[in-house]
Amino acid sequence: MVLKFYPSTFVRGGSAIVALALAEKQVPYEHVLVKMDAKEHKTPEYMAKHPFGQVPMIDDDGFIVYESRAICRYIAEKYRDQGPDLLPTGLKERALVEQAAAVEYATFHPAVIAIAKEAVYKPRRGLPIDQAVLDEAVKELSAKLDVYEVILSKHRFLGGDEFSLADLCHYAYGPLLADYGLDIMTSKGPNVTRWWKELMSRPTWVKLKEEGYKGTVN
Ligand SMILES: N[C@@H](CCC(=O)N[C@@H](CS)C(=O)NCC(=O)O)C(=O)O
Repeated sequence: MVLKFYPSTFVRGGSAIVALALAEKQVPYEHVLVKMDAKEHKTPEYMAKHPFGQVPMIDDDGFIVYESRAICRYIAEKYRDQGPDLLPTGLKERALVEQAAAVEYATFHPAVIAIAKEAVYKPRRGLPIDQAVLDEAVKELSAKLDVYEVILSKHRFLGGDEFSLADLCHYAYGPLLADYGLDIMTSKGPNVTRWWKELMSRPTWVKLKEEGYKGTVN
């Protein structure tokens, strides 16, 4: 049975990285529309599968997985023999990719979310931006990216010379910054700029942004 993918309405957040992992691995899937406006993710039927009542979620022939990064790992392992190797099997190569993926979740993700809370979510709710809070959040991300600059001066991608799950996880919220006029990802050092431009022009990502979630089976 074809894999069922329950994403958010827009290509962003955890749903974006799951969709990208599916595209990279050329996995056919059925796009299950979750009407979040109608709170379909809070129905007893949905919450029986995902107890936090969130998206994304996958149903792989009755096997349910939620939490976007866990789903991406599952896809990377299950479809190891197709598409790019997102999780290398060599002990040291794998450790370096996991190290970079942990940096994304523990460092990059909270810093970007702090910016988004101020610059994106507040205006969306009609609340004024607190410039001092936003400046501090940008400063925080900027300091993290200074470290990224050092790492990326040594290899092409974050976990080594190959594109991996660690890079892929950055598509969750990183692109949101430019969408809202913050060009921080391409105004830091040359290596961060090179890396980010390469990520943003990756064909699977460009196609996903253009077409949205387009299940291959519907
Ligand atoms: N850590 C989770 C976060 C999931 C999440 O926050 N999903 C949001 C949409 S992007 C959601 O379902 N929000 C509705 C809610 O929490 O009620 C993941 O990466 O899968």
